[in-house]
Amino acid sequence: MSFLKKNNSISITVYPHTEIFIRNKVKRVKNGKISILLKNGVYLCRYKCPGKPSFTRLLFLNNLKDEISFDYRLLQDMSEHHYNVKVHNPERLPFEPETLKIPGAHVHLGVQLGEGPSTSLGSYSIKLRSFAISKYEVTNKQFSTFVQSTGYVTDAEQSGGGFSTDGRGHWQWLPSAQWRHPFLKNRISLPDDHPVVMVSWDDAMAYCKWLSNMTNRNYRLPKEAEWEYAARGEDHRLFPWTRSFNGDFHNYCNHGKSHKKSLGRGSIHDGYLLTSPVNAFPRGVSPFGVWDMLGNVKEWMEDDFIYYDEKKNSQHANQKEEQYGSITIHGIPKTLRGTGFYGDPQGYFLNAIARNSHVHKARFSALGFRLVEEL
Ligand SMILES: [Ca+2]
Ligand SMILES: [Ca+2]
Repeated sequence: MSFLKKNNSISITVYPHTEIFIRNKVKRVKNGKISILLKNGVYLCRYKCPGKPSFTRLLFLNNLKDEISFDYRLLQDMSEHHYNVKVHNPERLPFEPETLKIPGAHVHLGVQLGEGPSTSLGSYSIKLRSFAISKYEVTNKQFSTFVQSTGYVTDAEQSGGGFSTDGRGHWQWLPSAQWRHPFLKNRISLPDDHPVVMVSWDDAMAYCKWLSNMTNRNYRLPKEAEWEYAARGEDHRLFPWTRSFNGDFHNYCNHGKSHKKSLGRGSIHDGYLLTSPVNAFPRGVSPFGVWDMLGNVKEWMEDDFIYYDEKKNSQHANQKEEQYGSITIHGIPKTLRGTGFYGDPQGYFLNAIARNSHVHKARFSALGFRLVEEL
């Protein structure tokens, strides 16, 4: 087998009677040669040939000027070396985040007086349709596939960096910060299985839009009602795992005020100064099996940030500005949920009801996202 990539087309030479599946395109080849026109992007190709082993590989098309050819064996070796792809569900692409279905329900959300910060006060009922939410925060690996496929440049890369931390309570604006190396005093790329950070709300939305186009599914950021229900379950628990704090169940602050006092049974030393792998805390999953709803990274919601009373009237947030030293960022305040690795258990925000905001162009080294798939 050989196959050539040139501009937006792929030309494939195969054994006779091979079937090739590329997204929704299925080609049955009788005599060995076909040409398929495709838009730029990442494609999952499945090859089936009588008498030969079937295999599935990713194909990147990005207006390559030079022809690239592979033989069957080289294609297998390269894919295994670079991508280490396992297709658990043949309906889901290898780079597509795993999701969990949350059944629709009439839910009661929010809190009463005394349970959280003033921005979180109030309660409301809402009817949620069934949806699927990503089991983990979106990872560096998943985001890098998007960047590799599209050449996307994040807001931090375009507009002078972002607000960064060393994990020891020191924060400052770092002009060189971006998702590949977001932390102070650390330009080493983050591991693939850690959540992507230093991405703005716009960057997260661009990822969702790309993924939707790639998969013919409808991905977007979670609405905060969806997120809260997925985190708290039907019994309105304050933490995803139970009603009481447990320091062993999530990645939160190793420093600051919480360093001197621990709450609940757990240690304040969770093993991670900065981000952690998205599957590091199995005991912290929500009733629906969603990981890291508290801790690791704080997460962007789709919603504008307004008080619950204003939500009832479907109001929108007004433009505001945020100041980071000499840097000013303008934007619409968007809701954030689930405090990240810097979350202090002595503060108000380390629970599943607290909410706060940053403007949509803001980016932090502790701020990432997960996504929802509309069903
Ligand atoms: Ca930690
Ligand atoms: Ca989180």
